[in-house]
Amino acid sequence: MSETNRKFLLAKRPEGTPDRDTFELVEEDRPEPGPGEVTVRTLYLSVDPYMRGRMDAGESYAEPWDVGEPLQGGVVGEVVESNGASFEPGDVVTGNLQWADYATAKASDLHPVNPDLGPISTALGVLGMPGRTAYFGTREVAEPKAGDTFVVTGAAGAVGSVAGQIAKLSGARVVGFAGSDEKVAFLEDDLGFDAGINYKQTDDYRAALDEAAPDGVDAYFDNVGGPITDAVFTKLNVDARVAVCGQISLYNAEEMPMGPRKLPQLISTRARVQGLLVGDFAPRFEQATRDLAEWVASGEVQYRETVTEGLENAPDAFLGLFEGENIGKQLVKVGERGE
Ligand code: NAP
Ligand code: FER
Repeated sequence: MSETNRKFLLAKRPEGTPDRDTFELVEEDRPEPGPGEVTVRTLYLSVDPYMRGRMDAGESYAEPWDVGEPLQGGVVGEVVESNGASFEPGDVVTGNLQWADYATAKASDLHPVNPDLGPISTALGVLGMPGRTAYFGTREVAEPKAGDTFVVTGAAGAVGSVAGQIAKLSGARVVGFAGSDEKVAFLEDDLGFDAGINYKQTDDYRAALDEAAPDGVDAYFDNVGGPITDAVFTKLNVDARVAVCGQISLYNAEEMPMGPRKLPQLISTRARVQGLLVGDFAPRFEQATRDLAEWVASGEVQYRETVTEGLENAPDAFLGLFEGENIGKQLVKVGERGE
């Protein structure tokens, strides 16, 4: 077992779009667990759009990282050493750890991964934070009903792909925006969406919606924001629900672009626009994971993962989120079990 540890630090705050210089890889000795702690060897690391917000000094819903500080993220790993903690070497756990080969953690900050529910990587995707975001954002905020038209942006991503399938389960017509023909084929052929729109093939999102959502939009799950959202707003029906989950098209913006103002549409439709934070639903996570695992086992919910090999490539995996390089959940494979 390696005695050195590689980890990524925030090298500097990005201005606009981050690049490789945002990250610094350093080496140190493998960390020793303190009393009541374990050392976890990273198997999979999750890279997520929200991490962009933590790179800025300003307030967001998550604490900013300091320059020179290790980057953190969702990890699935194997306990390799326990110093009186309630986990044993060999246990597979998940938690918010570092972009590193190894990290120490208190047992109370870790959760066991149940391998009976699915491959262990799914604890970071369809059975983890993104899956739960899709679950609560769809069922509790966007609330699609049978016969409704449900639109989702970022539709081929970790959250969007699951949200669209959950909306399908409620009997809605489901339309997804995604950034390539391959992704549109994935939505329509593999996930059972009624229509996919490749937003990189047209500027006229409104015309694309006139065709794909001829009866207007009753529920909108927004992961992206910007001009696509402006177009969807013009199609909202009376009593529509909008779940504002993410606004990735704005995360690298140095100044907030001024867009069309579509709020008059909310007056005539009495539509409801509501932000969501997955953490607010923490008391109900177990039920969500159980339902999602059941749907995955029955094939009612399909999932995809894009796996980048090697911790050293984690920055590229993260940067690729903003280029649409992933289909489904973007992961980094850092180690093998039992190495
Ligand atoms: P993801 O969708 O798997 O990956 C990001 C995707 O966004 C990319 O694959 C890309 O796909 C699309 N994208 C990137 N830049 C874009 C742009 N300028 N315009 C349109 N699409 C763009 O990521 P995820 O983890 O599932 O997260 C999706 C969204 O949910 C993010 O906005 C994230 O911040 C948010 N989120 C919110 C919560 C919450 O609690 N509120 C929790 C989890 C995630 P294309 O090829 O389609 O461009
Ligand atoms: C995201 C992932 C998580 C995000 C928000 C969260 C807006 C919020 C998590 C929580 O604190 O509940 O990509 O984007």
